[in-house]
Amino acid sequence: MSAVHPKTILAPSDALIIVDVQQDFLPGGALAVPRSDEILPVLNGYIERFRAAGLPVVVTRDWHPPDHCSFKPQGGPWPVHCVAGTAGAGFPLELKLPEDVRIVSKAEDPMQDAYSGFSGTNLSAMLRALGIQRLFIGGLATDYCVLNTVLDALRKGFGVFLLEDAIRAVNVRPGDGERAVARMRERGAVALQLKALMP
Ligand code: VGL
Ligand code: ZN
Repeated sequence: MSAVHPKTILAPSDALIIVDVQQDFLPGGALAVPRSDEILPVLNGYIERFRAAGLPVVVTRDWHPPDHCSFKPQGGPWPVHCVAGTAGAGFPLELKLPEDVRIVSKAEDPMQDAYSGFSGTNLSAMLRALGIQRLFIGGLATDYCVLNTVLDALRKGFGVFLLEDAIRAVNVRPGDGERAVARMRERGAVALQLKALMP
């Protein structure tokens, strides 16, 4: 990742998108992402900047039926995780979500895996209705739902800042996270750290 991070100033057409920061992806959860707890205080810093600027904060959540096709008992790759309405699908208390947070549930169809927050949701329509043009995207996991959400956002014409200090990877294969970051940047995502976001 590049050492230089140009200062970024928030604009009225910006929104924060926090992808799948849910108990099951945190340490002790059913599909724990290594060191994922480290991003919580950083995400709180981003939330505070967007809240102070009066800008939208959107959280996506993996919201699976109990027999989702991505689960091992159904022949899929993952342990059962983020079943809709269970504690594991909940947001951690440490994440200081604003009262007016917008929640987008995804991957609800038992027959379809859906790693992107845009897949089968109203996310795109919601952002267009709010006049949003640039997305600041962080969360879990770098190599699955963050990757696919960022690539979809770029395809749809949004500007994308990748919150490189507020993402963590599953790394099923070593290096998956780094390769995902490289792909997102090749397609036009700009890496950003909280310290480069002007208050
Ligand atoms: C995710 C694996 C399975 C993610 C969701 O949110 O990145 N990863 N389901
Ligand atoms: Zn899932």
